[in-house]
Amino acid sequence: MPRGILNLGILAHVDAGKTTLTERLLYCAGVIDAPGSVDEGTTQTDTLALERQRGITIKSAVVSFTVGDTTVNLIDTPGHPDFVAEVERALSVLDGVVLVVSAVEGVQPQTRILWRALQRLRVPTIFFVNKIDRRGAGYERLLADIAGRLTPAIIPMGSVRGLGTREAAVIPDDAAAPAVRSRLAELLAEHDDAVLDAYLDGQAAMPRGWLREKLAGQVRDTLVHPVYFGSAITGAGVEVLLHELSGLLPAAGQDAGGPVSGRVFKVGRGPAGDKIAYVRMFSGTVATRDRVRFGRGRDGKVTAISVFADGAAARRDEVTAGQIARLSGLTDIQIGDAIGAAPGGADQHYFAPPTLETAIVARDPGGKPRLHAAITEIAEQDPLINVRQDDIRQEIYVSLYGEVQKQVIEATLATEYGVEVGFRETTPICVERPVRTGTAEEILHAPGNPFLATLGIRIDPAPPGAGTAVRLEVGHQSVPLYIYKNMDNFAAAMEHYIARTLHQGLYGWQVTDCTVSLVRSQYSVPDGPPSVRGPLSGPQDFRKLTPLVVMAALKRAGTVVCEPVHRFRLETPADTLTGLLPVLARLHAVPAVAATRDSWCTLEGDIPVTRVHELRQQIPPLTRGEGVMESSFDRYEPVRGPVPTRPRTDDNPLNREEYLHRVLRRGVREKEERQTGG
Ligand SMILES: Nc1nc2c(ncn2[C@@H]2O[C@H](COP(=O)(O)OP(=O)(O)OP(=O)(O)O)[C@@H](O)[C@H]2O)c(=O)[nH]1
Ligand SMILES: [Mg+2]
Repeated sequence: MPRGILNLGILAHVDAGKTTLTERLLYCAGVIDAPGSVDEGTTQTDTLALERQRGITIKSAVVSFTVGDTTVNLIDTPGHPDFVAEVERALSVLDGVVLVVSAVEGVQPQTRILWRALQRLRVPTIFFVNKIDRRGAGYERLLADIAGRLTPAIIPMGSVRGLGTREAAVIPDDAAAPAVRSRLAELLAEHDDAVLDAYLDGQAAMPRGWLREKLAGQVRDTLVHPVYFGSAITGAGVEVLLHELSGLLPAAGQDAGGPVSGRVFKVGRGPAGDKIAYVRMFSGTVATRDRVRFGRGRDGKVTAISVFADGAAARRDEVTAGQIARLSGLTDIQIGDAIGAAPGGADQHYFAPPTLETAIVARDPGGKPRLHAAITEIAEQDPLINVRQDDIRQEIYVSLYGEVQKQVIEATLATEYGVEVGFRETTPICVERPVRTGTAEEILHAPGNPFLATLGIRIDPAPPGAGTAVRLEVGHQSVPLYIYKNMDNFAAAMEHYIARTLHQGLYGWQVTDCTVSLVRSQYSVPDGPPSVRGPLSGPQDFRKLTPLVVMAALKRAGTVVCEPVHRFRLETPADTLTGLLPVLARLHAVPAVAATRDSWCTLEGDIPVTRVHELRQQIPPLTRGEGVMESSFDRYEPVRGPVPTRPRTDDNPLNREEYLHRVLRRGVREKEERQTGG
């Protein structure tokens, strides 16, 4: 029988102790002789020079260990919100998660953001309350915090002695004790009548192993979440967690003979600069020298495979379902690509996109080509960096989550690529929302329509946060199925063309919160019905006509430019308010709620995303270092004052009119060529 595999993510807010816990788990599992330390830069997963200098995790890292008969591949993720894209990639390959919460700081805004993503994805999750050795650590308070702010469906799996001291220890529950069994049964009975019946029948009807199976079942179905306590630094409670992991979280499926299907969640570079793809296989087997397909129609030959097992990635001939491996040889591969058939939960985003961008400039005027090459390579590893080239000013733009990410990009360019850079002003990335319904159509053979297709498009505004949906309101008779084979393919193609067009709206920003409906479609074939008689329509007719009609409809709909707004929460001694309020006003931070308790004050309100960093820096000097500020992206709001437009990029110019004319001219030319040629 093959060994079980568990692909486990460690997630938490920044500094909760993920990397330290990873180190402890590796130590307890016998992989390393002594746990390394984040503060000394000696851990297994924080291996980048920058991570060691700064003491924070920047990139996800994989390590593996064996417990019982299960191989655990552990992915240690960064907790800083600026690096949430790394977490997003990891999420799509996990069987289960340990969500770490600090026993002192409790549930943080970032914990809630992660929790919501885990819920949406239905990833089985257990909690580890870390740092029970630190002064100020809580037990009941933490349980209430998790129950109140994340989920009431939790069950503590032990108690703590010596809380808040270096000697803090975990006392596991005695699973045979009647009180423990009753408490567990009460929770499980909420979703399981068999447990309810057994519970009402009394203890004898609830064998320990049976209850345990029921618990694992409900963890797998994300109905309940066990809570473990411990300290990654002293090791308290970590042994318990280690031995419970594989029993509670579900093992990976291992259909080695099925169709090849995997997902790339990380792209790195080998010692010689060669590309290495980290892939998790969901089904099938890939062997060295196999040619595999990935992404949209790319492919490549795998030249080497190393599979994670027993502590390290070891050279193997093949990787099969359930495993995580490093693949060499796939030069065109990108992070997020599916290998073979796309596994479920494809190209979705679970977190808010980056809301800032900045132009990046090489300090050495001749360094521009090198900068371009380097930043493109960095973006391959992190697609949300989203490099854009500005045609007019010839500048390179990158999207950002925040200042820390900017500093990391700057340092990476300097140390790894030898390119010194500076940045221009950081500006918000806005979106455009359609204001009213707008329709447009282009009719086949009508004057001015150079394409062999009819398209009618209607754009309706949708509620804020709804995103973009595409709807087909045409029947299969009006669709050239000789091109698209079936309606699903046609729908996918249209969705792709429309999404590409909405990338830059009337003011150059991404268009969102609308429904785009295809209300009319026609094509032409030489032998007439079911559609129009004429030269044969091709895919390019639909591909090229779509942006034209969509933009015309968008113009009629009109758009309003909206900017990202953060929500902040600030706890500070009440006597610091007089100094703080003018600064808040200057930064356009509007406190909407204020509560005072025991000479402490809590302010809550909105702040423009570009001001967050400055406010964060102002807090310590203005509050004697006592103020604590949290902030996270909340929503987009219509811009007040002058409407910002986005500089044009080469693939999607700001001046749509001109672009459309260009397409039109090209289309007319092609039509003429076709006519003179035929
Ligand atoms: N007292 C105490 N300190 C801890 C414990 N776990 C971690 N720390 C300390 O907390 C700090 C952050 O630990 P990390 O392991 O880097 O935290 P992290 O969650 O990996 O941080 P990021 O990856 O940057 O999000 C370090 O200084 C650790 O030494 C613990 O159980 N008790
Ligand atoms: Mg870390």
